Amino acid sequence: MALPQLSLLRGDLTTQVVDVVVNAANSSLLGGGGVDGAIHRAAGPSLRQHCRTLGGCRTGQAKITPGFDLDASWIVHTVGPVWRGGHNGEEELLASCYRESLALADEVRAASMAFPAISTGVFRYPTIEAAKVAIDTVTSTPTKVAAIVFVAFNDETWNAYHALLTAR
Ligand code: AR6
Repeated sequence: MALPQLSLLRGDLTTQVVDVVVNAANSSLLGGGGVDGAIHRAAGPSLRQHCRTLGGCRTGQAKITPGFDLDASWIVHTVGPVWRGGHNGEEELLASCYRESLALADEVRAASMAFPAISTGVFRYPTIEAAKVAIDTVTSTPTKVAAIVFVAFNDETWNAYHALLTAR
């Protein structure tokens, strides 16, 4: 299987024109701050109504919904780990978020998807360590998704991904 084409963009996930955008959600799936809040605002109230029927989501897992008012057709909601020093399974849980998100994108036959830097905001995962997990996992997980965009919302995130992607 061909590797997906990876790209890096400085901007807002909610305006990405891709088949799937990934949301860094919390286990309630009912919205919150950060990228989660932005996605719920942009997708409209139908998203929250739909999410109420999903029964939440465990850390490291993912669920999919329609994109509602977004340009994206689908939203994968995944719950990253809260950083608790790095010895509490954080890396494996974060990798699992990326793997499960890719698997759900494959189920809906997505050709393109966009990821935020899961767990690196409110959940405090160190940016460079999280970027390594993101890139390593999407490049080692078999998928039919052809194009993956990492969307950096701030300079620190952009710099971390840029350094790692250009070193590959
Ligand atoms: N587009 C792209 N990236 C964004 C956007 C945006 N519009 N807004 C923020 N980011 P966070 P987490 C970046 O906190 O750490 C929520 O309350 C942000 O700069 O959104 O996984 C949820 O409900 C950072 O780099 O997610 C959960 O309770 C990255 O997205 C909790 O936060 C992730 O930051 C999840 O925390």
